Amino acid sequence: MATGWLIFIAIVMIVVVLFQVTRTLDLVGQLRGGERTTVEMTKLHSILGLIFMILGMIGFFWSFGHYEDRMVDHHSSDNGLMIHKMFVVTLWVTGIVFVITNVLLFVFPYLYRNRPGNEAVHFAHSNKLEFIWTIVPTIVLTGLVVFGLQAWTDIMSPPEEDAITIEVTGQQFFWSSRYTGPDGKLGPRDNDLICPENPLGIVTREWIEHRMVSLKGSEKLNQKGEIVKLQEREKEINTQLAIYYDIVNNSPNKYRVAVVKDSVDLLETELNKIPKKIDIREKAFTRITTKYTEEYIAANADEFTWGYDDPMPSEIHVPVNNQVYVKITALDVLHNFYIPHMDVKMDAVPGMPTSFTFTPLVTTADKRIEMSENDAWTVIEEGDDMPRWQKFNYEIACAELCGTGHSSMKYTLIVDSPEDYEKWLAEQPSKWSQVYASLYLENGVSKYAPKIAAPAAATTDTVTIANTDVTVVVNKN
Ligand SMILES: [Cu+2]
Repeated sequence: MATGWLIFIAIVMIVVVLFQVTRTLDLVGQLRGGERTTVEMTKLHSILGLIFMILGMIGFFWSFGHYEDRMVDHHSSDNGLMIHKMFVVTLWVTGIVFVITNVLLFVFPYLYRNRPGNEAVHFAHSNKLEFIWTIVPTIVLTGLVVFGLQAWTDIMSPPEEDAITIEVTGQQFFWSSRYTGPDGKLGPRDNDLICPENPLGIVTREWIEHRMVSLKGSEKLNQKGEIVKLQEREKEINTQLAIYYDIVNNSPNKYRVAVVKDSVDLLETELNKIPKKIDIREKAFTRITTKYTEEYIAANADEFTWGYDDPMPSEIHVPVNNQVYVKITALDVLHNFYIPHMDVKMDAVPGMPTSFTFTPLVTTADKRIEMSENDAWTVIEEGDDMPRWQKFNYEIACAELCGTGHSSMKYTLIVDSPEDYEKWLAEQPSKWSQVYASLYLENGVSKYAPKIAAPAAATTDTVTIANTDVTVVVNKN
């Protein structure tokens, strides 16, 4: 770091010295009052320009080679291969133009500088020139755009038949993923059904009932419901505030008053938010009861069963060489689902599902071996016992600044061999099987869901849920 600063300061000093030298020469020239000095100055300037160009070009090409092994490579997915080809073509085209224009920019001022007897040619218009500099860029850019459109269509086209569907949801500040389960279908979602036990708002008959109970309560289950709890809290705060107001107005102890005033502020802030919180829940309850009528449920009975078997694993696994179809959404603000090594990146927008497809071509295990030959990955970092490459994982990042925890919004992609993937998938319990025991259901769990309620690995025929009298029949198939 220190060396970098020293070099920087040295360069600045050299520039300042050169500037001062030329200024002095200029002033001396003016004192002498000669045409000759202007000619000399112009020559000096054009030579300095040439030196600047040569040093700049050397730096340009050097940095290319120097940083190459720190760049993300682009052969881990089909999109990567395609986009990398596009990148290389674009780089060649723009690189050639860059070199030609910069050489001309600095060589011409030298060749055609101000000299006695060297007169500039003036022409106002040249059809030939206009033609060339319009047509050539048009053709080149059209080619690049067509190339890009092809790639875009490829990435955005509907998934192939054997593609694996994964749904990812971004929220402040983490990703969650959901797989289809054995039925191959993702259960529908409804934001009104979102609660701690059902973080994505998956729609099944039980979740509808559970949400209604958790909002409005149930006598039978001895549950109060969020709305009543908020109303109680409102009363509690008002009682407490009355006591505090009395202290603020009547206490002679000003230190005590100051402390109490802080508490009053906090309570008033909380109190002011309660009516809106109640309103949101009342409206959600109304929407739920209006939407999920008996007729509606009967008409969509099929869809309501899709959600039972959906696992929500803590990292994403995919099999190598198999197309993956990613459905992307968000619950709060804009996020962006980005897998740098797979060259895929897509906004996650609340209320507007997006998607892309990609086919991973290199397993995580093979990638680690590949990384072991990269100098930047063979180092052992401080406090680590193994080189970086051994811990390499395809990383998923949020690429949309979404709040204070944005930088921690990481997720992991593991590319498995097909066998490993199948094995992993079979071990993933459905989200339902992990949470159904905590549902509020007036008639117990449940005539709709029992067959897939427990993890696939279950070995008993019936599962009795602790502390309840509910028994679930498990289908061993
Ligand atoms: Cu984010």
